[in-house]
Formats: sequence, C-alpha cells, structure tokens
Amino acid sequence: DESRKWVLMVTAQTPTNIAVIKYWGKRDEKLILPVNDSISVTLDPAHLCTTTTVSVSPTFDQDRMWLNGEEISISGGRFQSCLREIRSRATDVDDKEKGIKITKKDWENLHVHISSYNNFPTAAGLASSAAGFACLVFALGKLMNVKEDYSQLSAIARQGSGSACRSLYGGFVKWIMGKDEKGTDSLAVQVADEKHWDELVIVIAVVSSRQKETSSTTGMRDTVETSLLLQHRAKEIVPKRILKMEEAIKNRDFASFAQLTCTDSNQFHADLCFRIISLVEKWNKAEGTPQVAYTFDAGPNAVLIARNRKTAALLVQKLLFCFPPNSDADLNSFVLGDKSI
Ligand code: 2P0
Repeated sequence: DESRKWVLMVTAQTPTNIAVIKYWGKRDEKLILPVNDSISVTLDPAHLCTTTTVSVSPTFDQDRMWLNGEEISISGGRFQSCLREIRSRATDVDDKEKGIKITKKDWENLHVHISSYNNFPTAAGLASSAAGFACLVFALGKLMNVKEDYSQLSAIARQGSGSACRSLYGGFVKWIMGKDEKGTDSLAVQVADEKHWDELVIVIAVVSSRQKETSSTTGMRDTVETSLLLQHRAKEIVPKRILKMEEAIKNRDFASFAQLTCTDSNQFHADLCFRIISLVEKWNKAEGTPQVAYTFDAGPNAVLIARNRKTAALLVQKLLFCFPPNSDADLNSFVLGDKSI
C-alpha cells in the first residue's frame, strides 16, 4: 500500500544542566514532584548534549527506542508518562512539502521510533537523563505539533526525570516545586537567558565515567525516608538560598553566586556520606533506640560513635557489606578510634 510508505522525522538537540541549588528528594515519586525549588545552569549545546530523532510512520507497529545505538525498553512508567502526555496534546499535522496529513485522531494509533545519542557518559552523574528526557519531550512535541509552551513541556519532561524539566531552557533556570497535587504547577521557568552572564565558563572534570552504582532515584528515596536533615534543608534552608541565588544571578554577583553554589554542593558532594547517614538512621530506627551516632567535620569523612563494642563490630560488618572493598563504593579505609575493637 503506497499510501502507508512515508516517514516523518524531527531531530532535536538538548544540552544537559548542572544544578547550583540542588534538587534532592521527592514528595511524589510517580509524578516526580520535588521537596524544594532548584536552580541550574544549562550548558552550551555544543558540548554535553543529547541528540534525538523521533519518527512516525504508519508502518511502525509499536513504540521503540534506541539509546546510543542499542534498543532499550520504554515500557517503564517514566517513558510511558512522557509519551502519553505528549500524545494527548497532539494536533493536526499538514506537511505540504511531503504531502503528509495526520489528524489529531490519527496520533492515537500511530507509533513512534526514537533514536537518541549522548555525547557524554551515560548515568555517570552528568545528568544524562536530564538532557535525554528534555530532548525526547521536545522532539515528540514538535513531531506531534503540540502547541504547549516550554514551561508546559517542562512539566511533561519532569515526569521522565526531575532535572530534565530544567533543560528546556538555556541560561539559568528555576524549577518551581509547585503546590498542586497533580503537578501542573511543578515546572521550569527561565531566570536569565544564556546571554545574560556570558563570561562564565564551566569546566567539568570527569573523575570517573563509570555508571553510578546508586541511582539518584534510589539515593533520594533513602534520604527522604531516613533523613531529618533533608526536611530541614527543604523547608528552612533552600527557600532562602533560592532567593539569594536569583539575586546573585540577576546582579552577576560572582562572590555570592560562588558562595551559594559551593555551600549547597557541600551538603551533597559525598553521596557516600548520605549513604552512611542513611545506613545509621535506618538501623537506629529499626532498633527503636540509637545504636550509633554520626558526626561530620568539614570534609566527607564520617565519624561514627557506637554505643558499645558489640555494636561497633556490627557497624563495621554493615559498612563492609554496604561498601565492599575494591568496589566503586570502597570507603578506602576505616580508622578506628581510641576505643577500637
Ligand atoms: C539536581 N540531581 O538538581 C540534582 C542534584 C543530582 C544531584 O537531579 O529521579 O536524574 O529522575 O527525578 O533528575 C539527578 O536526579 O532524578 C538530579 P529523577 P534525576 O540536578
């Protein structure tokens, strides 16, 4: 059937973004609603970016996706949410040049093929999911002639990966956490465009390109479940920091910008710190009475105080189990204090 022999394609390129006031913790896991606002800077698309081609043809019999040339499953909730949300907003397409007409109704039965490439290591903490979902949603939106503005598209990209909502804009971007249970107001807005502060240069030192062995999703879940610190951060600290950061960006005040960025990062730089905190807090909670106290000085080294020798032995066992030597999560060494076992 000749009338079915057409393919319509859209290619888009989206840079990743780096948070300077960070998103960490969800209040709704399914809709991906955060516990605080965040602010990021979007990188130059020439360097760290995802390039995605989406295509549609009546000959495609299912939605499929390839990432860096290998087919991946898109049956997961996040992909399905993005596809569903974009599809439901599809409008008529009339490509006169190619002589292709697709009606709003047609989109319900048409399938897409998606091919995506990252020009940087996937899932190594360089926000590949941010660029990836932003690009996917943007490209699908173009293909399906979706009329929503960038902020509305960002609320869809958010359902793929939280940080993705911030990659719809260039420059400095704020993800507003929103209040609505359904997440309609949890979206990205531009704080300043890419020309506003163009002396800034971002240099990324890639220390390891291996995959993270704890995903952000899991890490956040652990922190939300166990950390009182996180609630304090989200409610008391971040709101003030966001206001100050917006001021610093508007005034191109590098001293404030740097101070706020570094302070916010110091609460997070060591994923391992949070995992140790999380291990201790879970354990203490399970026992009903504290077994171990933790304290951190300026650096990421955990000082753990066990209530007695038996607990200390258990603690070392747990640490060795959770952070096996010679693995990615190797703690390097344990220094036992004065009262060592
Ligand atoms: C951020 N990160 O604001 C923070 C800082 C990492 C540290 O957003 O579960 O991949 O997909 O919403 O967006 C990375 O987490 O997590 C992230 P999901 P995401 O950039």
